[in-house]
Amino acid sequence: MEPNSIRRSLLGAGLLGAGTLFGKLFPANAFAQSPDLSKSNQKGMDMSQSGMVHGGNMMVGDVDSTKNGFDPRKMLTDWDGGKVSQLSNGQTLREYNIVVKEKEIEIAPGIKYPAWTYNGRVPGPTIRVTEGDRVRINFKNSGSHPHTIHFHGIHSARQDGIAGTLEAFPEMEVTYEFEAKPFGCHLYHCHSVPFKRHMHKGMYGAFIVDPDPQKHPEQQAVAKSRQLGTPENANWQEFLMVMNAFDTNFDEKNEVYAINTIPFEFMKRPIRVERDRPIRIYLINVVEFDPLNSFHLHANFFDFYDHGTTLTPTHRIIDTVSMIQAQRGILEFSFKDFEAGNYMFHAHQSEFLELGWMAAFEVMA
Ligand SMILES: [Cu+2]
Repeated sequence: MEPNSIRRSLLGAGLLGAGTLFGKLFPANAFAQSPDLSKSNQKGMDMSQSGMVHGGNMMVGDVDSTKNGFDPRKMLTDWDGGKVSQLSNGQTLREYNIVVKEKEIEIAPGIKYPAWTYNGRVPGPTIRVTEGDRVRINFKNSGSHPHTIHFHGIHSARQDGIAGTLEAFPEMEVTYEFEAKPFGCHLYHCHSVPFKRHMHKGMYGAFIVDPDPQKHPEQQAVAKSRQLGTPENANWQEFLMVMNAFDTNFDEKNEVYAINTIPFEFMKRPIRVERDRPIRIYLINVVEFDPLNSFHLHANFFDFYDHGTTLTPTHRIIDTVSMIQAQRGILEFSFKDFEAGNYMFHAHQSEFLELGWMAAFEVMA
């Protein structure tokens, strides 16, 4: 049987499917069924041990974030403004050093993956700048294959970072430099060939360009709320979520799905949020092989800004959004006046959520 049909038929056979499948692909102790408790989940409870987990399929054990050198929880908020200085024309320069490293990372408890990384992490650093800033990336390739960084955004052909253009061969250094535009929720990734191999090996990251409030006088309050460092922005609870997946047996089908790399991380330990402060999610889909991914929020609805390039929502009051590869956007919502407790969110492709793309917010009273 063709591998993908094996995966799909096992998953189609029911909720035990994921465990059965992983039994074939991974060591026997990598996945197991957690107890299916009939009582409802209580505040502060470890959800991995509760009946809140759909069908009870979840991973036993935890990934060693210290050994990996990155933590999916810290990635929710570790915005990197770079080294900041002022150019003679008054423009803000933000400078970054990014090094390609080939590195074995643990992507599920006991499951090692031979990744290609930007600065040793998957996803790479979250580059966050303001519209109009000068961005300079000093890029060094310490890997054994040619690599680039292609930034989504507006720039010249010379700065495009495709194969043959500012492509760094092993031990080579190149510099990318461009003005940050347009504002929005973007990404960067390697564009060397074969393209999908460099992508699914882990060479991608978030590139967030905040709007400059001065440039949007008619919507200045909204622009300020988006610009990191303003009091208006500090009122928001902002999170970066990169939806990714891993093809652990190199058959060009994914076996593990996640946000910020580690499956079920935010289901086992829900993201704590304050009830009375609004939530903003920068959401990026970088899943290879599966053309479509999605985000579904339970018990609530959100406004959505497609690509983050507008200051008014492109969709209002929706609870599910679908995204093709490389599509991204900004979600805004609030749990104000909601009952405290755990509120799930996940991909609404059932096999993705059973294979790791399942999470929750813990709304604090
Ligand atoms: Cu590459």
